[in-house]
Amino acid sequence: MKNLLYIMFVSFCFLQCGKDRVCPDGYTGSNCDKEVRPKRILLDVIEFSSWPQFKNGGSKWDTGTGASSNPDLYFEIYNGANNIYFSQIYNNVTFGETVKDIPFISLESNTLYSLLVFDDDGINGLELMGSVDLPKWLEGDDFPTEQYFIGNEFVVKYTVRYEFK
Ligand SMILES: [Ca+2]
Ligand SMILES: [Ca+2]
Repeated sequence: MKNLLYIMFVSFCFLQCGKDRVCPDGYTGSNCDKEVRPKRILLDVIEFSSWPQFKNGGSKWDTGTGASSNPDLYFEIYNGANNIYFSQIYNNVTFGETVKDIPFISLESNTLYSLLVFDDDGINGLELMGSVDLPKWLEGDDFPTEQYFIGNEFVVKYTVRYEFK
């Protein structure tokens, strides 16, 4: 009788126990070791620690002398042709300082975005300094809360969170 109860318990568990397993957010599978694609990446902070110091040709971004010849950093995020984020303008940034922006926006994980960086020339418009990749989710990387873009001239750090529902 004891054995029968044991067999019944084991069979019941075989059918039911696995189903009750609750994996942490972002993981699935019987061992909770398979990553789930997040629905959204929450982009909290963007930090620029490097950008093109000079224009193509080697001149400074702005005329004038001293700090005013430094670029007035400004950026926008696009989803296709739609502008989904405008930053504030960071005036006369010194090369080597870190510019920290807090967009606090949500990006769909299956959508391509572009981030364009400008020198804002006020009434004379915008001068494109370049574009950088936004953070993405890559399967196998788990879910890093810090991501980096490191290009020829740009170095950007993103602080992100992931949403699964
Ligand atoms: Ca300029
Ligand atoms: Ca300037």
